[in-house]
Amino acid sequence: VEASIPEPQRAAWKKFTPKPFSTPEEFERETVRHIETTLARSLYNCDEFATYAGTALAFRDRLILDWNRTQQNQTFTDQKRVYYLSLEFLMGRALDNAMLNVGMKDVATKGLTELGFRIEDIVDQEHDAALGNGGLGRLAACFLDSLASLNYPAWGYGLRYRYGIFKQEIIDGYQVEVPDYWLDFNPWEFARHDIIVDIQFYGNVSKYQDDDGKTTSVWDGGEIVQAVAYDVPIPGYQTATTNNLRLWASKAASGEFDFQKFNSGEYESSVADQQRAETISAVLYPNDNLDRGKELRLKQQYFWCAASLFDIVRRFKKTKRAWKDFPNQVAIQLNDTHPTLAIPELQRILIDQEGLDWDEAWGIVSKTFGYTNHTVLPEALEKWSVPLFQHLLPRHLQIIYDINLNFLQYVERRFPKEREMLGRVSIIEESSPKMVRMAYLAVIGSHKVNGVAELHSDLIKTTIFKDFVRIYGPDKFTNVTNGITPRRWLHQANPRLSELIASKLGGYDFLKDLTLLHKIEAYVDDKDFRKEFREIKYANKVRLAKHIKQTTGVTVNPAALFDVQVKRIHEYKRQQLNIFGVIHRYLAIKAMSAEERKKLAPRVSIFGGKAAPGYWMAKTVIHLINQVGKVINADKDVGDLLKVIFLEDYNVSKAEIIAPASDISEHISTAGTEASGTSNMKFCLNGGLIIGTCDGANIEITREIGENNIFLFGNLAEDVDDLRHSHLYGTYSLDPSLAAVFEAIQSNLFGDATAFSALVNGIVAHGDYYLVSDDFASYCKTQELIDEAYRNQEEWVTKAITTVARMGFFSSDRCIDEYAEVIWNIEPLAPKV
Ligand code: GPW
Repeated sequence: VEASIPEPQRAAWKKFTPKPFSTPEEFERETVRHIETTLARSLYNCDEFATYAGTALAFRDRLILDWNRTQQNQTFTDQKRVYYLSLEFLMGRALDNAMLNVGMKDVATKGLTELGFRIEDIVDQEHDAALGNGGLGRLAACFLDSLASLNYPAWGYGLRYRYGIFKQEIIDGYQVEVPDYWLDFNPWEFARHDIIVDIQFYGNVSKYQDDDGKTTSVWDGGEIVQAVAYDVPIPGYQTATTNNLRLWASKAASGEFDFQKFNSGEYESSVADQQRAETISAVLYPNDNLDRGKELRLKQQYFWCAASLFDIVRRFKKTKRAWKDFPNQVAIQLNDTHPTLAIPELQRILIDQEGLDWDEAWGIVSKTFGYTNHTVLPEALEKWSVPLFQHLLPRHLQIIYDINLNFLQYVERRFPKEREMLGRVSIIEESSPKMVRMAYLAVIGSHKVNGVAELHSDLIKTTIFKDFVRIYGPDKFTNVTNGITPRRWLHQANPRLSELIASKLGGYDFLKDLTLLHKIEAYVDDKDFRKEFREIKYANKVRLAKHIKQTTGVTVNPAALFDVQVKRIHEYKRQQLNIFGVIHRYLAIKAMSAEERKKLAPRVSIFGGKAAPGYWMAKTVIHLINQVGKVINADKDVGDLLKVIFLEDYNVSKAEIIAPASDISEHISTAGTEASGTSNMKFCLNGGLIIGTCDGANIEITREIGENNIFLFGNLAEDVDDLRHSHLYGTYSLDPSLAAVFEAIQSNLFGDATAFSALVNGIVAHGDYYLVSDDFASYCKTQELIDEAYRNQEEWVTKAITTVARMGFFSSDRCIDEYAEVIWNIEPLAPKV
């Protein structure tokens, strides 16, 4: 029985339950109290950071009261919950979001003014929570916002990295990585020192047979590391529902083991053990769409899966329900294959610890999990070497072998004449060393598999999971097109646009039902609305121009066309196509007469994004962009006609400044490579047009907003294989304009050309895998169409307004409702007030 307040005393307790602030004065009292007591600062040494801290603590108090009630309500009603397992949660800042979601930003603004501060400066003090690489991690963060806003009983589970994604500095045009230690002051987490799970690694497995012939496996020896829970409250938008994100930190087990070492005088080595345990959750792997197969990464994955599963199972067991009820109470979503170990781990708990027989256990396991695939890129598909697995997780390897045996026997019965299929679909790849194919394990252990945009979901059915569609039938595979939260990406990032929309729609209901945006299409010809809309875009560009000036020293003209590509640097995303296009434009300008130049719309090409530290080609692209920028920005003859900016350290809070300020953004991946993309949605929602390939969600965006409102170009996914083949086995002919660009590079126009030879050779000599040359002409042609379109500002604004009006589909609320209905089978739970 757990300790709690006995019934007769509860009245006293309730009398003293804290009441949340609701007036500016109450907010000020709470903030000042926190600054003076929690932070031990005073009137005389309270700077902007201390004020941020006090404000955050005041809001945290509010959130946690709602959090307590939400958790209690979920426990009492005991309906089905969803657990979202993700190695990445790219949350960004929390304060502004908390203020807007609880509807107290006005109150805080007033209160802070009275204390002598500007709210923008205070909000700007916060360090981003950057526990993710890019789209996958940000999607998880948008999902948490939607789950809470829609009142779904849901938890996120992740790792509490001490270092998030590195900070990027650009030094002499090169990327330099600096550690992102973000935990000096983090008011948004609650350490739960009482919630600790022992996690085992290494060791041996022995089998025992009991009297009635049943064998039991015992995994012992090895080492134990402890997982400590840290909880982060996730407030929904204008609802009392406040869900939980539980992040696990690793810590050395303090047990006899350590004592023995202390006693035998091995103090130093026992401290070293402790540090080794803590390295498990020390750092986020900085790779996006790339699997490097490192042992510590596998340790992270198991550590987090095992702790989360223990927690979920413990919560279920408290309800005293029968095991067969587990899938009716618990849905677990795997964010890519990173948490796939949760599948054999749950099977292990059920058979080794709870004593269920294999089939009963497997029935439960395979009804519980859903798996989301986020990529078809071969280099991103996770595989772990069997010897490494054997060493680190011997019992799990056995279980995977048994899962595989059962599966292959089933396939053999269903397709007796297709024995060659067995090798293709086996979880174990017969290479040397043998490898465990995590995506196959995820498919086999889940009841639904989904892709993240229509094209992508179709592609996985015809490529990486083709055989599995035949084995399980097509219904196991489905699509849930990604979405973004309109709270952060419209209301928070672009308050003036949000306000303009609200003024026409009679309130902010569209932030809860984004399809209501379609009503602003009625204002597309309204003069005042158009004027206001343009002014807002211009003001957002002025703000970005200021940021560019402050961070790069370059002055850009806010009236120029802002052309933005911000995302992780990756060959398949083709920042190289963009920068080659910029060089092409530069050469063209240099060759133009004064008359011709007059007709050209001035442009600012803005790049931003991090390269994985070991990804040399991506780093070369960053270097080239910076070198090109250096030359062009210093060319007085070109002046405002063209500027090239590389924004350092692109992250969530910078995205909030950039997305509202673009005229055109680039989503130009080789067709068939970008699973969805989500920044395309952010730009469109903020009235930016896009140039893109027929890839990922661009296709559905086109369907929603209309072909006239998007600039599409390039080869189609269905033609990519043939083109690649023809590069390698036919006669390769380089696009002539691209050849001119390469000549300019080779003439050392942008510094020593040898620095860029790998980049150029990848195209001219090594098969141009990403089809840069094939798409170059149509890319440049489309950029000219954009110049032309931008010259007609009236039409441009019409396109921009129409685009915003038609973006309703891309809310992560729609997306989460689809998951809830089609995959999780969960219902919202109205908050108790
Ligand atoms: F390789 N994505 C990502 F599939 O940001 F795991 N990081 C990753 O490591 C992977 C995918 C992985 C992205 C996709 O590239 C992007 O197209 C998609 O919009 C996003 O995940 C969310 O689904």
